[in-house]
Amino acid sequence: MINKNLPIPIYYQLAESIQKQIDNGELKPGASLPSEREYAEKYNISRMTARQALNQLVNNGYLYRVQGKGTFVAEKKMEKPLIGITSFTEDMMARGLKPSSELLHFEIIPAPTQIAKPLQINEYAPVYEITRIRLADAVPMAIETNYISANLVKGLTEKIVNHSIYAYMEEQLELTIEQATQTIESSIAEPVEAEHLQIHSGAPVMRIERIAFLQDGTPAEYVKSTYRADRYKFMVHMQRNQ
Ligand code: 16G
Repeated sequence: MINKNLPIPIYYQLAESIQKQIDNGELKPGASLPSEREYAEKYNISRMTARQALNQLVNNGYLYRVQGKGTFVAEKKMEKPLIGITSFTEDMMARGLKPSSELLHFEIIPAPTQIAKPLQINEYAPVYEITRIRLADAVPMAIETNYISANLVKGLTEKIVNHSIYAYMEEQLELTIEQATQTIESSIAEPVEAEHLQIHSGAPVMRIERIAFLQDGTPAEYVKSTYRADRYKFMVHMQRNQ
């Protein structure tokens, strides 16, 4: 598997071969990997080289380490297409996972400028401020804070937001979300976020902001979310302009 005559670094060859074993299912999520020493002995390479290979796969989210226990295969990242607007609930159900939410905050507040502006409402107009941890099969995936005009989306309750905001809007209020603009930025988890997401403080996350619009162009929600970068990747299909 490792060819020392190739002009390809040995650590890279080892990382590639482990990654292949993960991709073809030979190494399954949760499986424990041989130690650096074992890799070193098996391939007659230095422990440093073995460590470099494992580090690369840890940094890319294929493996994770548990202090004192060793290195394990991580769950596969979810690939989220950036086309089509889905709710978290729909998205998880489509993957055969059980969506759930842990409500951290639910309040009507007077909209400060930075919230009123994207929602195109008057400053201090009432908005729901809702913060939820979003889970898939009980594993935290993201923390999401929604700002929604209380004059537009009437009657939101804690019970509703524990289920699905989009389902309530569409099925109960006949408010259909048609468009959205979204930004995605890389960042690191703050201590409190890390605790909620069950990751290390400083672990990579993606910060996403979305403004979603109704058919008539009215902004329906302004959402700030923090997604675990070890569990998510975004996918977009592109076409070169003619
Ligand atoms: C998704 C949306 C979020 C929306 C939520 C509704 C992204 C980045 N965000 O998480 O804007 O508020 O779904 O989910 O996709 P719900 O209907 O399950 O409450």
